[in-house]
Amino acid sequence: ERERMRKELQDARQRVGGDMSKEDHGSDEEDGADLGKDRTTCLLIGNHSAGKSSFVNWYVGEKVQVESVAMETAGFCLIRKGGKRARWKGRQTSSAFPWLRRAARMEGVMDFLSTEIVTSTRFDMRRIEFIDTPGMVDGSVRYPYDVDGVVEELAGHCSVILVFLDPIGKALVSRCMRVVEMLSRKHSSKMLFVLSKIDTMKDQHDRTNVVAQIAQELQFRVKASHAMKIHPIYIPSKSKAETGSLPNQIDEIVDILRRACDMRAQDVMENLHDDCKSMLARTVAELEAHQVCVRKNRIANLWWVLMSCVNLLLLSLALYWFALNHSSLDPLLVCDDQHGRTIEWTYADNTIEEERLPARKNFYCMAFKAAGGIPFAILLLLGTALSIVLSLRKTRKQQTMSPSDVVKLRKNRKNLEQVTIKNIEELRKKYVRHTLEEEE
Ligand SMILES: Nc1nc2c(ncn2[C@@H]2O[C@H](COP(=O)(O)OP(=O)(O)OP(=O)(O)O)[C@@H](O)[C@H]2O)c(=O)[nH]1
Ligand SMILES: [Mg+2]
Repeated sequence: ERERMRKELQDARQRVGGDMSKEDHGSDEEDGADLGKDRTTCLLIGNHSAGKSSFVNWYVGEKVQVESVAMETAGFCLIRKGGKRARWKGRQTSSAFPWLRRAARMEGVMDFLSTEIVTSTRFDMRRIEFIDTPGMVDGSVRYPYDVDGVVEELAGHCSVILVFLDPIGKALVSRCMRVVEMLSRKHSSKMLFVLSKIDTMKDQHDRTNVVAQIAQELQFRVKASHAMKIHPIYIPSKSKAETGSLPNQIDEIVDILRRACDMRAQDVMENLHDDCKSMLARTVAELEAHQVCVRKNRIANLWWVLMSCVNLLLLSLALYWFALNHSSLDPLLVCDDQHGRTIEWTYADNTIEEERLPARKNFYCMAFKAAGGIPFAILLLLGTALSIVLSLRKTRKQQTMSPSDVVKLRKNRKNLEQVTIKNIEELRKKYVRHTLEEEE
């Protein structure tokens, strides 16, 4: 039961992104600063040159990722706000973010994993983090690791998956579509489709055609329960020509990401609250079960004293029986004065006097006489058997927790009741205050 509780606690922590138990970390080298999962994660996937890195750079407001028409992004890069600008390699990244460790452990991935710490506070950079991924291409380009596998693994930890589809003939790269299809099986509600670089397609008719074609392909691949929308966007600074009336939904994407951050914050608080409540309920149940066992054990102790007395009595009776039989005396003769033993006194003048020994007046003899010889022996035997059965049943002890475990559990309960649940309430109020009062 305790093991199950520990597992549940671990799952709960994973859900809210806290640290996991050491067993899950795998090795000591990963014992670094554990930053937990404190941000809303947005995974960017799509074709090569679809504008993923450019979008991140635009959002952050700094040139974090290299962007060019060549295949630039070869690995997975986490971009998040920190205290100062820094770049972390794979090992440091995996050490700092437990939720990335499974992906980092996949063959060949470590060297292609990195983190860019930026200082930007643009848009929701305080609450969001991006994962830029290598662009997908058809043909002979091979990565030294399983890109699709890593994408699948990371998708499970993300709140939003931005799928970049660019219109210049590559939108329907079949590799990308395969990954989209695979992700949509589990994560269709997180997926957001972006038709990027639409400034490169000035003709309204072309745009409509491309959107229709992509929508048709997606409809076929993605089994989404909700209506699928494709957001046409372009990075304003990238457009060389006059964009005029071009529809750009990039602000809508920013808004969707903001909403995802809000949802996640509320979900985390909700989950935290629910998990605390269920942990508290389980802790209380465990302590109550322990108390019941302690009470049962006390009764078992009383039974032990009682049965010890009974067993002692039966044992002494049996011993007495044995002693009498062993000395070849008929027990009835010893106990009963009617048949009491007679001793003969021979005097010097050869006169013989008989003396009858007095009857034994003890409990044994009384019981013995009352029940008769053989029935008494049978009763003794049955009594002994009953006493053994009773002793075995009634003196059985329940397993209880060790005193240190009880102390720990009580401390946990107190902590949950008086600290954690109150903290969550406080966090909720703080969140509401921030939302209502602050501009950003
Ligand atoms: N005109 C225009 N060009 C863009 C836009 N976004 C990106 N680009 C250009 O497209 C090229 C590829 O952009 P990247 O951001 O590197 O694309 P990517 O998806 O990260 O590519 P990989 O890392 O290779 O997968 C770069 O030359 C960008 O300048 C846009 O909205 N409009
Ligand atoms: Mg890139």
